[in-house]
Amino acid sequence: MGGLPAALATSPESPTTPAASARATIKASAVLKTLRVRAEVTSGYSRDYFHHWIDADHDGCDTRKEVLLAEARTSPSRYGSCSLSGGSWWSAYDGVTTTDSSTFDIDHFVPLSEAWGSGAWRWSYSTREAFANDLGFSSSLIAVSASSNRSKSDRDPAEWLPPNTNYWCTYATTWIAVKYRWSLSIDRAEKLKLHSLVVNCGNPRVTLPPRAPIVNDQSDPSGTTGGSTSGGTGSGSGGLDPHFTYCYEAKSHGYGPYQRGIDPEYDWYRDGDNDGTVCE
Ligand SMILES: [Ca+2]
Ligand SMILES: [Ca+2]
Repeated sequence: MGGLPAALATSPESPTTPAASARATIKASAVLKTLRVRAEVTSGYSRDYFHHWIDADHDGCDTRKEVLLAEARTSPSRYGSCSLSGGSWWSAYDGVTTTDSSTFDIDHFVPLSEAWGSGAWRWSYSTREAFANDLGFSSSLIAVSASSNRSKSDRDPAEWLPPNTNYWCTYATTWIAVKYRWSLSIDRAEKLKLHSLVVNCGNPRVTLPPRAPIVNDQSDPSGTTGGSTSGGTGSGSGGLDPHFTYCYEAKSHGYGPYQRGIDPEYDWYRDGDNDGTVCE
C-alpha cells in the first residue's frame, strides 16, 4: 500500500506508542516552512556514497525486497532466503500495474543526488546508508515502474512531476515529509513549486514522520565548504547565516530553524525547551 495517499496519514512505526499517537497532524504548508532554503551543493556527489540495498534486519530480504513486500497489491509468495514469486504492484507515478517486479524500481522518493545537494554531503557514511535504506518511514522508498523512475531521475518537484496528476498532492506532501524527516534543505524553485502544489490541493494536514538521526562527518567530503551559502536566503561570513541576538530576529529575516549537531548557528541561540532545535 505504500505510496498511496494514506501513506502520510498512517504512521508505519508502532502507532500505539505514546510518541506516535501524540504526533500531531500539521498543515503541509507549516511543514514546508520548517525546511531551510538553501542553494544546492552541486559537486562531489557519487552514488557510491549511499550504500544500498542492505538487509538491515538480517532476514534475508534486502531493502528492495522489503519495499516490494510492503507495497504489493497482491502479496507474492516468498521462498528460499528471500525469493519472490507472483504478486502484483501498482506504480503511483504513472498508474502502471505489473505482476513482474523486475519491471519496477524502488525509487528514493528524494533522490540520492538531490539529498546530497540538500545536506547529505555533510553526513557520515552510516547516515547516508540509513537514508538510502530507510524503512522507518513508509514513504521514503516507493515501488514504481522503472520507466517512471528513469523519467524522474534525480529531479525535484520543480523539475519533474509524475504523469499521474491525481498523485501530485500526495507527491508534494510526501516530498516535504521526507525532506523534513531527514532535515534536508530545499532550494528556492523547489519551495515555490511545493508551495503552489500544496495550496492547489487545499493545504492538507499531514502526520509528521519521526526525524531521522543525523551524524555529520567532521570533514567536508565534497570539498565545497562554500556551497551552502549561495542563493536564497543570503549569507553571512564563513558560510554561516547572519548572527542575530535573538531567534525572533533571525526568523523574521527568514533564517532558521537550526539543529543541534548540524547547524553551527544552533550554538548562537538559547534552546529553551532543549529539543535540539532553535528558531523553529
Ligand atoms: Ca531485511
Ligand atoms: Ca532541489
